[in-house]
Amino acid sequence: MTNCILIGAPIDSGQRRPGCLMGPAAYRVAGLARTLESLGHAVEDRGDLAHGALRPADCANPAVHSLAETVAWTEALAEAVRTALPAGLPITLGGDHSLALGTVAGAAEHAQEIGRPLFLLWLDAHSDFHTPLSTDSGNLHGTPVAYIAGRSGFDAFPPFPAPVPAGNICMFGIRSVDPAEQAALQECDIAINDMRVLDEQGIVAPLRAFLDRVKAANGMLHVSLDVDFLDPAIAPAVGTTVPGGTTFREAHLVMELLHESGLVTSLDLVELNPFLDDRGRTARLMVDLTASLMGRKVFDRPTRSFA
Ligand code: B3U
Ligand code: MN
Ligand code: MN
Repeated sequence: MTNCILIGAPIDSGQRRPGCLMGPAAYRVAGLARTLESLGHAVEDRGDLAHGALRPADCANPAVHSLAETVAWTEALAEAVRTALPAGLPITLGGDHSLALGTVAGAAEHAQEIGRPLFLLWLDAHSDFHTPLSTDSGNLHGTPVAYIAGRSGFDAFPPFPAPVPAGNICMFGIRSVDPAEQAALQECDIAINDMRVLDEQGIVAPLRAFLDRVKAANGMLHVSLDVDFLDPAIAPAVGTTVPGGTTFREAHLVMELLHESGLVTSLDLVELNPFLDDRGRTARLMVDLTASLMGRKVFDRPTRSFA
């Protein structure tokens, strides 16, 4: 039994298409709390977070927008996740992916306090490895991994508490990387499991290899699940659809392996835009994937242990 702590993060400032701020409400309507309870977990819904007062913030890149708001969200979310972690498993309901600037900062601070290394699993079509200085779109939802990895260019933000070493970061589902991200990723050893890797090797072997490393290091594991990790045919409710995403079966398998590992310590559900949904199917799919991550299975069988 896990104490699941729901944190609503109605953030829209990291991109330009309004609607993600309805995400937390959609997850509640789709029955996230009752689904988790039916699996035997305790659920504490802390409601929707609000950010504090905005302070002037500027950036040398004129494309960047909503900087002050995103900084204020980052501060509020870091605090919310840091204080939730000692009490259970924070599940942050987005909101666009800029929320991970804050959630992972909070997790990193907690990990540092208790002396455990933090690992990051990034499930996304995009690598989100821009800095505020390199982004062409100016959308800060394309920047959290760079912040988490300790890249420079985030002067407007609080310094990242304890940057996550590149070797502790693993991405799956990648199929859209901008040239500036590509160049930066080539300089570091973040594990990038793009669709080519998944097509050639399947999703299980590279995921198990990563989870084995987390386990061996007694790491904490933050999982950040972007709706566009999934193929748009099964998950249309996202502003930045990219064809060729993971299938229903692959996505559930990832979640089941994560459950089996027992390693996940915090989770983000991001980029759901209910305004773009088809009768709630994407919201329901995200709830079902969370259920698989939290132990729902079709059939109980002895599983491979994560030694
Ligand atoms: N890399 C592009 C596109 C993008 C990143 N994250 C999303 N889209 N969701 C950018 O705007 O930074
Ligand atoms: Mn993303
Ligand atoms: Mn994405």
